[in-house]
Amino acid sequence: MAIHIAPTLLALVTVGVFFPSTVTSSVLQKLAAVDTCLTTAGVPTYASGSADFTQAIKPFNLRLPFTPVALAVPSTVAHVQAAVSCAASLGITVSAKSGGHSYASHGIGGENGHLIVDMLYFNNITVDKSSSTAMVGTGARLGNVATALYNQGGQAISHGTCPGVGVGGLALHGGYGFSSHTHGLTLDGILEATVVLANSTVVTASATQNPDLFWALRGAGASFGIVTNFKFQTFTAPSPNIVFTYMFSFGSQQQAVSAISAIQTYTRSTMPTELNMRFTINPYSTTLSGVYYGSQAAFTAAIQPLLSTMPAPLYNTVQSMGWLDTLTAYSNGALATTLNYDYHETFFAKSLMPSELSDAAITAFVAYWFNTAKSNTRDWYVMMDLHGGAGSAISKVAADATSYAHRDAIFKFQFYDRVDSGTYPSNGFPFLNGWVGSITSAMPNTTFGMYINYADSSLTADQAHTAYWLDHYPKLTTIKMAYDPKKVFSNPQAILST
Ligand code: ABL
Repeated sequence: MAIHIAPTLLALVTVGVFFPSTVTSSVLQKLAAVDTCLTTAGVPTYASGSADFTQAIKPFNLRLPFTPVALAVPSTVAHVQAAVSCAASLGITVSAKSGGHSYASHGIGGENGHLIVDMLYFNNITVDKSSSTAMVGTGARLGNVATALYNQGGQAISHGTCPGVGVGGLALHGGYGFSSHTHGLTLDGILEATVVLANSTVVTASATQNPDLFWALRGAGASFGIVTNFKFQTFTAPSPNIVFTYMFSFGSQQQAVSAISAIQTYTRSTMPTELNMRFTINPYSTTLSGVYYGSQAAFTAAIQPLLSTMPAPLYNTVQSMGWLDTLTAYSNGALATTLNYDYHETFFAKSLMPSELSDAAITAFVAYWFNTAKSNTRDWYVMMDLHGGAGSAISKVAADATSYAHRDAIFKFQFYDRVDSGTYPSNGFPFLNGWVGSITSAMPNTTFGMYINYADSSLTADQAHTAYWLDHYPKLTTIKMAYDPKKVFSNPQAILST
């Protein structure tokens, strides 16, 4: 069970200041005991309150700061085992941090009082070109992963667009990007994972070794252990590729409804596997953008059936690029990141993974966009990724092959609203909840999935379990019972063992 310590108290404890008698001594004993245990075991740590500690726990989402009891910075698997053993013996909950981009700050626990195992030094990337595989440390960030895979033999894996995201969290819960329609999710490329379990043993999870754990890791990994390294199947980095953007303006709600309806029809049955695309709405523009793996002529033929149903674009760019430039086109900056990576936003976000949108849902979504969202001048966006359909490599994987529960989702929606400075406003929550609600209310008999890699901090544990894992949740609890009955690895939305 997690212990909760107010940050201010922790600071007092850290500098040895006298603390009020209302604080239970057991909490403070645990604090001291975990430090002693880690030190005795030789596990490197950042001392509570030190500059390194403060920087390491600074969340990607500044709206959700939490204070751990301790932060381990292991450089060997044995360190990870020892850290887990210390926490488990003291009844302290453990969270692994790979890049620290969890929208609900799950990498720093999602609540106060966890032992954080910061995996930043597990960042080795080694390609074996002869077998098209790569060993990748769980703390490696995506931009560095992509660059190393490419430089070591022109290889690639499928992953998200932001270069600062750590591969561990991304791969263990999904991993969608502009090669997923062609090659699947990041988790679909995992061949093997080296995992430190709650009992502090280290095992391999693969199709043949601990297959139940392997199933659970690929969709709900944070609840089952600390992955130190992945073995990925790689593919030859495609080049040249077509990188494109079409910008639209819809004069009426009806025109927008028709466009989204056409996109859905196209995604379901026409969109070729080689095409990867998203529809993005923000206060200033509406775009279709993505990557096509093939020739310019083949792209023109592939996109034509969709464009012919849409209004003429205001503007478009269609460019041919090599692999790393293709990634950079969507990375909002350089691919390379450093160990002292320091990027943050203040935001609330939600997701939705519908297997289809009814006409009523599309109409309600567009009405909310035109009538409510357009007058909100904050820096919001909605992304509708063309996730599934007949041509999607994600949907071709059997629904129960991994614990990722959204194989049949036609779209992956992300709703995101942020402020450049200051506190996120309280009216932001109803703003995004209302937009998601426009869809869900129009389809009252549907259970909607959501994507845990866009963890929604406003969901209760029960809501999160249903939305993130749908009908895979009961099996996940059974596997949790087998591997981590005492919930050593947890957060407010994690898998429960009972
Ligand atoms: C995602 O999953 C999306 O694929 C990214 O496009 C998205 O990045 C991140 N998550 C958000 O954390 C954002 C950038 O951070 C924004 O700065 C940018 O405005 C937005 O994409 C639209 O391009």
